Amino acid sequence: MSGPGLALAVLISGRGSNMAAIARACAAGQIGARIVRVIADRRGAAGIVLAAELGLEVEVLPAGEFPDRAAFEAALRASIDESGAQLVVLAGFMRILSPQFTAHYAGAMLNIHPSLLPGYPGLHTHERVLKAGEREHGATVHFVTSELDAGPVALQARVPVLPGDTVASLSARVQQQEHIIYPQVIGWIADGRLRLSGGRLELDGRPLPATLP
Ligand code: NHR
Ligand code: GAR
Repeated sequence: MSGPGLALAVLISGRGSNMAAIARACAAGQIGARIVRVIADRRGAAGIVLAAELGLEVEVLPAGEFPDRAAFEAALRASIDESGAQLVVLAGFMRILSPQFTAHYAGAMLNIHPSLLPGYPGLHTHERVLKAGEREHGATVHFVTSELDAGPVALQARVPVLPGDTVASLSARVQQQEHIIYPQVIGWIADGRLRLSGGRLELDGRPLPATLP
């Protein structure tokens, strides 16, 4: 698909609510970007139907049906590059990517992770945060590097953990914030405001994370 704005490939494994939030921000002209392809790694991902309803081009690459990870990643890379995407957006994508793959998209691949990184990398973050009795939780948008959930942080949103919270209530509160901060960061990149230089992020020429006044 051609048109103005930063071309995005959005990779999903599940519901696709972040994908939908990004699609809405693009359609509303809030960010200078457009989704050129949605790629799902599982046939059962609910986000596939949602993407089609939103009029987005969807490709399903069922990871389990490839002979090995290298074959899956080769197909994924071919699909992304063929779509003309300039930025790869992991949105609830649940498959760890090889160092070769992340190196190919260095500085051009984002992830949203449901915790305040560097706290709680990996899976089941809401459950672990509740079990630990944390009073604060949140979400992090970061650039993807070979090290899982450890790439440079672009933006975080904090939410309180409230008495009586369950995984469902807490994850809903976190996801509400995800749907705000993910489009925001993509908009910064589309406008050329956010840059990765020498492994460090700069917003409007100033190093991130910005210090609050
Ligand atoms: N790949 C690299 N190299 N670096 C990152 O930072 C990545 C990544 C791939 C995905 C998302 C991530 C998250 O936000 C992400 C970041 C899946 C797992 C996982 O353990 C962990 C982290 C993330 C995504 N996946 C299992 C696996 O063996 C499968 C789990 C499942 O299918 O339920 O790949 O947290
Ligand atoms: C999001 O909350 C995202 O942070 C999380 O999965 C959810 C996907 O929701 N990502 C991970 O857990 C990555 N390991 P969505 O499919 O509705 O966007």
